[in-house]
Amino acid sequence: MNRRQFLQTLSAVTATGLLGAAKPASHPNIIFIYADDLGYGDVSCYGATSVHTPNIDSLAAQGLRFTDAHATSATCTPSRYSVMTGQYAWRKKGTGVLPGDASLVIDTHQLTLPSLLKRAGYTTGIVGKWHLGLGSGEIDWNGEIKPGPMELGFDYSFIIPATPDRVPCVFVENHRVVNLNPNDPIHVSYKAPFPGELTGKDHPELLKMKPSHGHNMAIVDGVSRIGYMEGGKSALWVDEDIADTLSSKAVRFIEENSHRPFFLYYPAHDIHVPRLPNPRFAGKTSMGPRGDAIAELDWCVGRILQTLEKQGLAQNTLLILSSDNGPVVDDGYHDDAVERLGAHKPAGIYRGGKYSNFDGGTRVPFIAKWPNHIKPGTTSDALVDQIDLMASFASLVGQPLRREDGPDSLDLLPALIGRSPKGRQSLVEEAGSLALVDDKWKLIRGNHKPAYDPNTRTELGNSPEPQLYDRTNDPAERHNVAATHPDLVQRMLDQINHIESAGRSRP
Ligand code: NG6
Ligand code: CA
Repeated sequence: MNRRQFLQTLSAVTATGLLGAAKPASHPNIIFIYADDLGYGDVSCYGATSVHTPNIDSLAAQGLRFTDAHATSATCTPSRYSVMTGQYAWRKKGTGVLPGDASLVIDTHQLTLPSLLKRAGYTTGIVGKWHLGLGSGEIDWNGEIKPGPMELGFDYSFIIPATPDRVPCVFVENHRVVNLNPNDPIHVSYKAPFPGELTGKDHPELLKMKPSHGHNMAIVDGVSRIGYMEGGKSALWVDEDIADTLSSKAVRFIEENSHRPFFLYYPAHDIHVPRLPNPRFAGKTSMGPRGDAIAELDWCVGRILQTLEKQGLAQNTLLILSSDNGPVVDDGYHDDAVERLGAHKPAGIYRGGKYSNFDGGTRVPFIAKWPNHIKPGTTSDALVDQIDLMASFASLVGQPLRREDGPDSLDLLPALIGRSPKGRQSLVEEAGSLALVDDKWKLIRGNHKPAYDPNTRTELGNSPEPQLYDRTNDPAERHNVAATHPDLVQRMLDQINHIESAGRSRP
């Protein structure tokens, strides 16, 4: 056997999993659509009536809709960190909501969702909002921006670096700012305005959408943001076109990879603030820009579905849609969301929302569609968490995990594809404090943070004493029964402490 033949045999052995994979591999395309701030009650297949989401509903009609699925956190960065790493974000310092000039928070040696799938032979792409930091010190936005998604296993990357309301307001494709004119370099600061920079604070007359709290710094596209920036005029995005740009990039990625297994991570910018959907969605709902942004998100989902159909890929694609945290109505701009909410309940029956320890913070829509594998029109009340995507996908594609990989990720593949009604027994949720869900009980650990945020009008669920809720009889968390169950409270507090100190929770 010559060297080439030997290498071919070796790779065949590895590919068939004889070197350690537990199950025969199956390699459907995988798409994870990750909405931003979309609440449990924000889409029609979860009960919304003030907005219609026919494309998202079609996923549910053709797939499996979960009723007890969670983001690991009630804000963006930690939820995304957990999806990418399979590790609870609270184990790692510096995973709170990040500014736009933060360094990459994921260690490039760690196994990530894209590097796992790349190892299994997938071509991997991210199109959308990143918000996990970039670079490893001060970022030069005019040079090669790395490490970032590509150093974590993505073959292709087209991202909003942080959030739509944080500077810099530019797209980064692979390692470079898109459409940057080198004669007009970008500078970013989260400390002070640049000389001559006009800010939202001093020039509200320049704004097309005014902040309700915060968001009074750099003015880009008539909207004041968080952070300051100068330069890069030709590279600045137009908010109303972001959905068109991102969905076009996603379509192109699917088309270009239609002949090989691919993984597309599509973290949409909708429905995060500033909510400026394209004018063709204006008035699609009675709820103003927040509702119209949901319609825009749904349209993007439709574009992806149509592309799969057109490419003949729909049957062989596992598509999952979820959201990074619960809903918020006023997240810092006067965009009529409060005034025009009407009877709409963004978190459904659940209490709280984004930022909250109550279930409105983390219980989110979660739908999986995979024709011929997942039964159409089904629902599951299995307890699942987005952190489980890593171990579940590893199982799907026949890749073994080392002990240190995805330490909090559980293989829930049977639940995710509807073969089993059984999900997790327990999970830890992160907001102002940690909370433990264990079967029918939920315990929110005590802390001394405010119980209510008047700016976002959110019940944060913080209180000095631990709170205990009965999830079966009181899903809306109205009756704290800690006082009548002291032993259970203690046992659950011990359990959280144990999960914390063990450094891992996968057996
Ligand atoms: C908050 C912002 C909010 C949003 C959030 C992050 C203010 C006053 N509020 O600090 O608008 O950007 O951070 O949202 O600045 S997340 O979905 O990315 O976690
Ligand atoms: Ca979010």
